[in-house]
Amino acid sequence: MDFIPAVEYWQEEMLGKNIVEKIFSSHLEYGEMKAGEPIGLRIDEVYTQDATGTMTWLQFEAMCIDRVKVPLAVSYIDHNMIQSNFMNPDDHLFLQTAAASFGAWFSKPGNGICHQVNLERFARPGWIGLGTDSHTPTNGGMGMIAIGVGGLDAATVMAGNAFEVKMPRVVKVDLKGTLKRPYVSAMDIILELLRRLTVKGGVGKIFEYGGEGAFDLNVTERATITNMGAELGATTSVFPSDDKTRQFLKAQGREDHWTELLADDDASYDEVIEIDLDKLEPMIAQPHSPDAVVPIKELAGKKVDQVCIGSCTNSSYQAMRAVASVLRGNRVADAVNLHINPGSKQVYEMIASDGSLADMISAGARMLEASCGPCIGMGGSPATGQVSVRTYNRNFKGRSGNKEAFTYLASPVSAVAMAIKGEMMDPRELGVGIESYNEPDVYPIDNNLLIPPLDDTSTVAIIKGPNIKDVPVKEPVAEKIEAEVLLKLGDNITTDDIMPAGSAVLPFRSNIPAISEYVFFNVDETFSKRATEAKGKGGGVIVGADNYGQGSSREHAALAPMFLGVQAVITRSFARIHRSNLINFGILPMLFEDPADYDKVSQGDKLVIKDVKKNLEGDQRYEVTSGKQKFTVISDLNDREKEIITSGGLLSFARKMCSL
Ligand code: MIC
Ligand code: SF4
Repeated sequence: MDFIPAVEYWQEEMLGKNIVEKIFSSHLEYGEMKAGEPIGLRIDEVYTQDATGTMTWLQFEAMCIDRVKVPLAVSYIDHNMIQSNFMNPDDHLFLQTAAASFGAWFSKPGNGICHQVNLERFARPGWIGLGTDSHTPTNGGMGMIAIGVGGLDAATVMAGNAFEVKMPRVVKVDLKGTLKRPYVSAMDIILELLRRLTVKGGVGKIFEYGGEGAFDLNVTERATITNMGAELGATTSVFPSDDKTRQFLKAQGREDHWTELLADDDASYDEVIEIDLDKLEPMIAQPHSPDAVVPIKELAGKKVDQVCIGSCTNSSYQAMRAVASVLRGNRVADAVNLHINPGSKQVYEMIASDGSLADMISAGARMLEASCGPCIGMGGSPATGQVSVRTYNRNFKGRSGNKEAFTYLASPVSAVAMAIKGEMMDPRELGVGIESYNEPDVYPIDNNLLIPPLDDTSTVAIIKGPNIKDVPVKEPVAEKIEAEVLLKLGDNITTDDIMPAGSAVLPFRSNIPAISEYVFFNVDETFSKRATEAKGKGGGVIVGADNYGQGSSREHAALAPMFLGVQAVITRSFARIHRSNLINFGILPMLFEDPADYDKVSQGDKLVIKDVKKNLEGDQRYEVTSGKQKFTVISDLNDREKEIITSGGLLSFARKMCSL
């Protein structure tokens, strides 16, 4: 009798599971759910946004598949909204016709920011979704595992493959007590976590929220927290699905999508963090990092020039209502410019019909479209030397469109208080009542800007205007790399440092030769020119320190350097999405075996790495010589990643499928 395995099986069944384990085990295609091990997951939904979507859909097209093979695919337009010439509208048209041709939903410009709309219309508890945007974890507020990925990874999954990720460690965030609303808000919870853990504190981890304070938050408050969990470098964040989730789905006309999802009482976690909400204060992140957090009262009195309220972090109806109630009968300070971007058409419509919009306009707010707007430098840049307080999630230098400005991050209630006062202040000092808020029983549902997939796509033609260029493909990796160190950088280099955003650069997202001219532009304006010169002589290498490539999922931060001939990036550690993007475009992500060897390299050095392919197949240790210096780097790739690198990137790898 096979008694022992039966007991083991029984024990495993009886062991309590956390929410992550429950969702992962119901989607596991292969692998073992042990922290650090590669696992393959079945994906329920993939969504794209326009700034990353053009590449994603071009890559999907290159894979020779007629129709997406995931149950749900959605293409949103929300980033590149300014239509000052042919470029952004060309992208929109391409995306609309690509969605029609490949069986995806299409969310028209004006419908809202992808994460907010997805939460309203599509997210479901217990699902696993991917999005080509690092703030996809917003949907974790719904009890969904939602992960940000590069476009090529998304295209590969839409082509019918499992999504591979290293099993993250699961951290429980135990929220003790309850949030002291309305002056202390969900944004303050995530800012406090960033203060404690920093922008690298979440690498390789999923944050699962629990405790009294978690159950007290409603879905949109939860979504603020899971959204900005991206700034911790986390794989994702998730809340339980409970009665609050059911209420939200019911109000959105989707109660049938609800399912309860709670951690078992005896669930175990790799780590537990406690935050006492009774003691939490209004917080603010200072320039130029989301983790440079202090209580606002420490900065009281500092002059504020611009306030921006909205973005995928804080643009729900709840956030807008609170802001409007502060503005009602008040006026924006003379020296302040207040911009407000509601998160979706639904939110916009609601504030228009309940009078909140009139309160905002009358107080002096400048109303923007339901889109990303100033968050991505698509308009709304502050003036030189100015202080901008934003309810957004990132305040990296230059992201606002002006690298000589100073961006702070705070909650909507804190930000609107500062807009009225014209200086930094703890909103508890406001002296103005803030309306207490109850979730609406019914949200107005009108899907007129959401176009469903077609059953028959045979007559659809994909339209590619002059802004749409082919995706460049890399040569397979060479046996010997002999390349110049083009740039040596420090810790926490962001993808905004590598590939800036802003209204001047973003329209080139579908034109790699053109966008390549801006690589590292805000760090060193000569980079692109130097890289192009080095390209003919063996190419370049970039040297970084810890957490290289943090921030957004934009694959252009790998694709454009690849186009400029970058062969390898050598660092002490990488951010997850950027590391995958490098591999996908055939650039070797390498780590100093001895972190102290970072000091042996200088900009301008010529590095020689021999036997690249041999070592890639072997122990993945490579000797690097640079003049008289020698040191070792390692590549730590799994079998699939090795195959991608040797093929010259995932696209070449995937294209092989076309010829089969
Ligand atoms: C961002 O917030 O940086 C973006 C723009 O939404 C990016 C995606 C992009 O670069 O297009 C993200 O967060 O992934
Ligand atoms: Fe858009 Fe900003 Fe959210 Fe990125 S972080 S999706 S740019 S609103």
